[in-house]
Parts: sequence; structure tokens; C-alpha cells
Amino acid sequence: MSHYKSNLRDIEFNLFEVLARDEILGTGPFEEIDTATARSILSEVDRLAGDELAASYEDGDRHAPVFDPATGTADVPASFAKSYQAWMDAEYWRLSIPAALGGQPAPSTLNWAIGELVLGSNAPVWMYACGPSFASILHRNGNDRDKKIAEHMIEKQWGATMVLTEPDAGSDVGAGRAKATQQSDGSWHIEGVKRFITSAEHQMSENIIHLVLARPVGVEGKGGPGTKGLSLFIVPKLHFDLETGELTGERNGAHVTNVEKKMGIKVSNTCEVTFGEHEPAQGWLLGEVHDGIAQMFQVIENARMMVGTKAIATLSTGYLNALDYAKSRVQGPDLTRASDKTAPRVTITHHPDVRRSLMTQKSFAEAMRALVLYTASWQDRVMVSEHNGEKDELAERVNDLLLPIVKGYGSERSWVLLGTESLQTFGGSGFLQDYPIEQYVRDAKIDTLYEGTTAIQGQDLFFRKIVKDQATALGFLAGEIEKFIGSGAGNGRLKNERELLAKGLEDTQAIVGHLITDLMSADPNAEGGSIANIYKVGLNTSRLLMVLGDIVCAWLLLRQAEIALEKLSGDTGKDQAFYEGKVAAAQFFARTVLPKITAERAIAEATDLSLMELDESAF
Ligand code: ST9
Ligand code: FAD
Repeated sequence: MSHYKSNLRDIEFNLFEVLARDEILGTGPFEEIDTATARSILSEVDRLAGDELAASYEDGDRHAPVFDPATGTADVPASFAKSYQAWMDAEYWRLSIPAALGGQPAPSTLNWAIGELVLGSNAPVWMYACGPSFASILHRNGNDRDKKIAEHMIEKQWGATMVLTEPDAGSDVGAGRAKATQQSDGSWHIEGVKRFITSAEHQMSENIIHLVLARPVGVEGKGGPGTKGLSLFIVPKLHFDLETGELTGERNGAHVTNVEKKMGIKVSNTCEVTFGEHEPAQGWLLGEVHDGIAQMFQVIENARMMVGTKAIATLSTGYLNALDYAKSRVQGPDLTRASDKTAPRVTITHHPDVRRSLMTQKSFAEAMRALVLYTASWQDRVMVSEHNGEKDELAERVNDLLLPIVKGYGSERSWVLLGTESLQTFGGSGFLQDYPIEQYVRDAKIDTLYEGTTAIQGQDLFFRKIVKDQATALGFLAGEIEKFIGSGAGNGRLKNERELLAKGLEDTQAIVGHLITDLMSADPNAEGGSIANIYKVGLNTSRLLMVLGDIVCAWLLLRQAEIALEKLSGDTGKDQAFYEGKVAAAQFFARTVLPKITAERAIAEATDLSLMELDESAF
């Protein structure tokens, strides 16, 4: 039986009943994919995810690849290679690459809906399968040579990696020391050691293309300190003929020198890669322009969306597994008959605390699915405008604002709830390997770490996506929420929740305002200003990330409840329970999550410098 329990009904509700994706499907850049096609793709990917992809989820954990230092290899188990091949053969990855590269572009909403299904059933399949998406980065940024390499990558289904991190450069990518020296033939030699590189070694593709950030040396005006001095290089594992893509049989000097032993996602190889130790590691400057960090952020933006979606997908299947267990586990009497020792024993779904836990899981899983797909709907807008030769600046800004929330908030909430609620529902059995839940918890922890830790997401949100953006996107989003609050949404049934949302929004805006005041007071040139006040901001950026996530999620769930209530006023047939569940989840979330924002505001407003003034020895 498959470990993976998907929620296709809710995915389709988001896509077609809330986001009205049928309005863009079959038109403009998505002409080839109409609504019926999209629905059949979803249903086929759902089947594939629950079947061939999920099949190796456990085996990939129990028989993790082992690094062989003699050969520099770390083969994934055959079961996992089979899942990977099933995904590659199904060719749905073509939906996220441009037509010029043999793709069939689909809306981002459809791609992330598919992404949820794959990432929830066996996330490393998606990660190893990213070669074609990396090729599209080469195609978008590259010259004719790079475009050719992109074509080889697609045609030969080569793997690919993103190579930023070094032992002393994790969050601080700009501290990277790997260097690149230009050769007389125009290529570059890379030297240095990179750490924690995902998918840098495996046997599933004949070649792997590394996208490496390194600092050019000896080029005037380039290679300075920090991220802006980094350039992006295309470095293959094996040499190939640039024209034909045929392997020459020679090894490039990019060697995996270790594979980490990890807490989770064990089948996803996390590699140390040493460049140019015994022989040169030859590479090419992407697009022949030194614009490395900006180019790499095109990959990072996609990867951050991927990590948030992975986390949320795991919470959703964790919840549905917990729900199944709770429906059949009999333990204890109903609370109303607690003193009657002869009372019949009931399934644990009868216990108020289990209901609280299940509804917490359901409401967060559905809220964050809504968050992913709402964010993707802004990416759809960007795609449509690009297709029309226009630039939709608002859509780009709103997408940028939402990305750290998808990644940072999505991963934090999912990882915590998987442990405190989903696993907890199983009692002691949750701790056993008899159920997938302990693996979910281990596999989801990474999501708060890689692609920028939660602290980094909080800082990105405040400094870049709010302050640098002059709160344009935030103001727009707040306006949307205010419109909802002011409407008669829910026909009176959501009145209380709209009031809770209004109070939550007011408190959220007060926190943002407070942080901006602290930021301004950190200007030493301002009257009474002191640079130390920047610490007060830093003490609250993660808090703001979580609060903003809560308010956006509450709003998205209440929008869904409004739609569900409309449906419930007619004949809903077999969907009755689904729509009732939507209303219940939104009301529960609003009533149990939103009031906490008031406390977060009080904490933010009471922040002083005592923590920063405390001597380290007192910790
Ligand atoms: C990792 C991989 O962890 C884990 C999973 C791998 C799975 C692989 C497979 C999946 C990949 C799928 C990809 C498919 C390909 C995509 C296809 C798409 C069609 N947004 O603030 P500044 C830029 S990998 C955009 O001064 P610092 C911007 O250019 C390791 N751009 O930063 C900016 O210049 P400007 C992940 C941004 O103080 C410049 O950077 N590691 C953004 O120099 C400098 O900005 C991390 O994520 C942004 N949000 O450096 C590192 N932010 O301002 C985390 C910056 O002029 N650390 N730029 O525009 C950070 O993010 C740091 O904040 C820092 C700080 C490094 C940016
Ligand atoms: P550090 O940066 O040392 O952070 C340690 C702690 O300090 C964290 O809690 C962090 O939030 C906090 N911190 C650090 N700086 C600040 C700051 N300025 N303000 C506030 N708090 C701060 N990298 C790649 O390049 N490619 C990959 O494919 C890749 N895959 C990975 C796969 C796995 C399984 C793992 C574990 C990592 C992977 N990474 C990859 C690296 C990953 O992106 C980094 O681990 C991550 O960015 C954090 O860097 P670090 O581990 O050095 O932690």
C-alpha cells in the first residue's frame, strides 16, 4: 500500500473553483493545454505519485547510497532509480520548460500542483529530475554555446546541480572562496571545495552539469568581495563535444570527494565537490557575463518555491495518514462517559484533543496549499504578460513578497506540525518505522534549512521584499485582505472571522510599522538615532515572517470558505462534506491562530536591546 495520501480534490478546488485557472488554460502561452488536458494530467500524475514514485520512498531511506571513495561514486538503490525513470519517461517535466527547448509550457499553478504530488510522494525524484529546468536557465541567460549545452541537457536528460555553498560560506554565500581563472581558449578553470551539493553524484544520468558560483581572478573590475564578485560557471562532470553532446570519454576535474550521512532525505545525495585538485575543472562563463548571483537567484527562486511546496506536501500526507489512523484506533471512552468504567471504548477521533489536533493539521495543510497555488497564480500572470511582450511589475513584486513566506513559513509550520500533531496522533506507534510518519518528520526538517534558513527568509522578507520594495506588494496584499474584510463574504456566517481577520491585519501592520520605526532609528544621522537599533529589527524579522504567513493563510482560507458556503447553498451532492470541511477549517484557523498575532505584536513592541547587551558568557 502506498505511503502517499494526496488531496487531489483540494488541489482542483484551488485551481478551478478559487483561482479560476480555466480562464487562462487553453489560451495565450498555454494554448496547448486546456482545462480538460490539465485535469487529466493531474489525475495521471496523482496515480503515478501514489504508485511508481511512492514505491521506493521507504527503500531509498533504508538503503541510502553509500559513498565509495575509491571510485567517487554513490549509487542510489535500483528501486529509487526505477521511480526516477518512471517520472522522466512520463515527460511531465516538459510542462515547465520553454517551447524553444522542446517543452510544452503550462501555467505555474499547474506545475506546482503537479509538484506537490511528486514532492509529497518522493521529493528526491523531483530534485534529481531538475536537469531540464536547469537547462532552461542556461537557455535563458546563455549565448549560442550555452543554448546548445541546454539542448544536450534536455535531449540526453543530464542531471544538474546548483553549487553555492562552501565550508565557510553557507548563509553568507558572498564569503565563497572558490576561484575561476580564464584560459586562452576562453574557458575557465575552477578551483575550490564546495559543500552540501545536492545530486552531484548518482548513476541515473550519463553526465551532470554543475552550475558553480566562483570568483574570477585577474579580470579587471570583477571578482571583488561579496556576492556581487561571483560569476556563474557551467562545469560538467564529464567532458563532452560541445557541438554533438557526445561524451569524449575524459573526466573533468570536478570530483565528488564525500557524500554526507544525514537525518533525512537520505537517497538525495548531498556531496562535497572538489574542483581542480588533480586535474583542471574546466567550465564556461554563463552568457559570458559576470552576473553570477543574479543568475543563480533565478534558480534559487524556483528552488525556494520547491522547498516550500515539498514541506507543505509532506504535512498534507502526514495529516491524511494521521486521520486514517485516528479513524480506526480505539482507545478510551468518550469524555462525557469518562467516569463510567463500563462505557464502550471509542475511536480516538471522538476525543476533543485529537479533533483539535486533526483540525490544526487540516487547516494548516489546506491553508499552505492555498498559499503555494496563490503565489503560483502570480507567476502565471508574469508568464502571460511576458508572452504578450509586456512586464507585469505588480505580479513580479507580489510573487517576490510571497516567496519567503512559502519557503520560510511553509517549512517551519509543516515541520513543527508534522512532529507535534501528525506523529503525535499515532501515539507511540508514530515513533516506529511501521508508519511513514517518522520518515516524514526526518525528511521535512531539511526544508527549514536549505535554500536559505528561516532566519534568512525573515530578513529577505523584511529588508528586500518590504523595505526595498517600499511596501508596494505588501500594501497591495493588505488592500486585498481589507477588501475581503469589508465585503459581506460568507452571508453573515463569516462575520466573526472577518472581525478576527481585521484585528489580525491591524496587529500585523503595527508590527511592520514598528520594525520600520526601529529601522529608521538605526540611522546614526537621524536625531537620537543609533546603529544598535538595527538589532531590534533583527530580533523580530522571523516573527514577522510567521505573522505575515498566518494572516495571509487565514485570508486565503476564508476566501475558500466564502466559495464553499456559496456551493453549500445549492445541491453539492457527494461534495457536501468537502465544502463543510472547508468552512470548518477556515473558521478554526481564524479562531485559534489569528488571536495570537496580538501577543506577537506586544512582544515585538516590547523589544529592547537587553538580549544584545548580555555578555555571551551569560548564555
Ligand atoms: C541549496 C539547494 O540549498 C537545496 C536543494 C537543492 C535541490 C536542487 C534541485 C532543485 C532546483 C530547481 C531549480 C530549477 C531551475 C529553475 C528553473 C526556472 C525556470 N531574490 O541582499 P544582497 C541577489 S542551494 C532575487 O546584498 P548579500 C540580487 O541579485 C544554497 N535576487 O545579499 C542582489 O543584488 P541586488 C542556497 C536576490 O548580502 C544580490 O543577490 N543558499 C534575492 O550579498 C545581493 O543581494 C542560499 O539560499 C532575492 N530574494 O548576500 C543562501 N536576494 O540587490 C542563503 C538577493 O542588486 N543566503 N538577491 O538586486 C541568502 O540568501 C543571503 O541573504 C544572501 C546574502 C546570500 C543573498
Ligand atoms: P550557517 O549559515 O552557518 O547558519 C547557522 C545558523 O546561523 C542558522 O540557524 C542560520 O539561520 C543562522 N545564521 C547565519 N547567518 C545569519 C545571519 N546573517 N542572520 C541571522 N541568522 C544567521 N548548498 C548548495 O549550494 N547547493 C545544494 O545543492 C545544497 N544542498 C543542500 C542539501 C542539504 C541536505 C543540506 C543540509 C544543505 C544543502 N546546501 C546546498 C547548503 C544549504 O543551503 C546551507 O546549509 C544553508 O544555506 C545554511 O548554511 P550553513 O549550513 O552554512 O549554516
